[in-house]
Amino acid sequence: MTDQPADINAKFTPRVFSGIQPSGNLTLGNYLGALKRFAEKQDEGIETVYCLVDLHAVTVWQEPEALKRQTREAAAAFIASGIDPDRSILFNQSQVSAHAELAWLLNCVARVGWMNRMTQFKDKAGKNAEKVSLGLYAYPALMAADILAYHATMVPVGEDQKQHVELTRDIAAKFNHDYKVDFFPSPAPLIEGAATRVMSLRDGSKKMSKSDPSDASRINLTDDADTIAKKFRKAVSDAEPLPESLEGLDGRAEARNLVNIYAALAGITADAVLAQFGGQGFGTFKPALADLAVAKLAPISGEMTRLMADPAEIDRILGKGAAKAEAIAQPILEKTLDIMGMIRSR
Ligand code: AQP
Repeated sequence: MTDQPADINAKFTPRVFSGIQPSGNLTLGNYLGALKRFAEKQDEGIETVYCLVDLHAVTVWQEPEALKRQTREAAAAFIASGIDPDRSILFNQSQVSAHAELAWLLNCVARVGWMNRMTQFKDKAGKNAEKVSLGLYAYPALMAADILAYHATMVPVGEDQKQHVELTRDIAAKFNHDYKVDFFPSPAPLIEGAATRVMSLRDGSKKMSKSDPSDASRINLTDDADTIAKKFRKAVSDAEPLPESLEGLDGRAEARNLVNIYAALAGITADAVLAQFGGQGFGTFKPALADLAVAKLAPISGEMTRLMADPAEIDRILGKGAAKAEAIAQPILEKTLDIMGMIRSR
């Protein structure tokens, strides 16, 4: 693959883009790996564009009425997590048609061999690869369009999305190389903090995911205090006390996960968690973790409930965000079409 010049991003305004699928209840993984960090980026004063990627969500079946409710609920989760629609652009993807149009153009730049290497497709399609939607296969090209439609230079994501951001860089580089331009930046994945990959509470080798059939595997942002406490109490762990240092977590995936969750919620390092709890058993640690999770998540779920009481207001916020997003994305789409040789005469 042709690399972009090292300084390619210097000619672009620093801009953050990221998204979340409104495909169900948002989880603690989505919060720690994405939402919390989205708010931090906004508060650093960088231009931030955040999207509820409903076009991605329909790559697997979504009940139409449920999709609308989930999209509003995800918007409420963004706002309750600290995204201010006056400081960040917050909208749902399908209201800005440039995403789908640019995705088509990038489908024609991306190579089938690149798509075949995407591990998320292999995980999600499993043995069913012949029966899943074509959209699920093309998902990474739509994600590249989401990012490149804003000339975004930074993409905060969880570990699981790193490969897709790297593919976006390859697509941008090939476009620039083939058309002899330096039109698209080379967006950098920002994968930071103690919770870049929050694991299932039932199986430390699996990512915590909103589509996991087991509700006990995840903490939903809408779970009440009792449910959160119960899920942590029942979380798979082991019989050993917590170690004094990180090496003692080797081979203990579930214990490591619970320590990382505590660290991310408390805003401290995993080392600091072990300095506090090393030598103690899960009988002590799990209730402390549950209390911390409830203290951090209760205000968010309370605010989500308040916002969800006025769906029309959420729709208004998304519409306003979409207009702002379109003002950036449409000219970039137009220029892409022009570079590719399409007549623009309206
Ligand atoms: N377990 C996780 N730990 C850390 N970050 C996570 N993210 C998701 N799960 C974890 C991050 O959340 C953002 C939005 O993800 P998404 O909803 O667009 O898609 P996903 O990565 O496929 O998440 P899910 O929960 O597994 O969704 P479903 O089940 O619908 O496929 C991304 O930045 C992601 O890294």
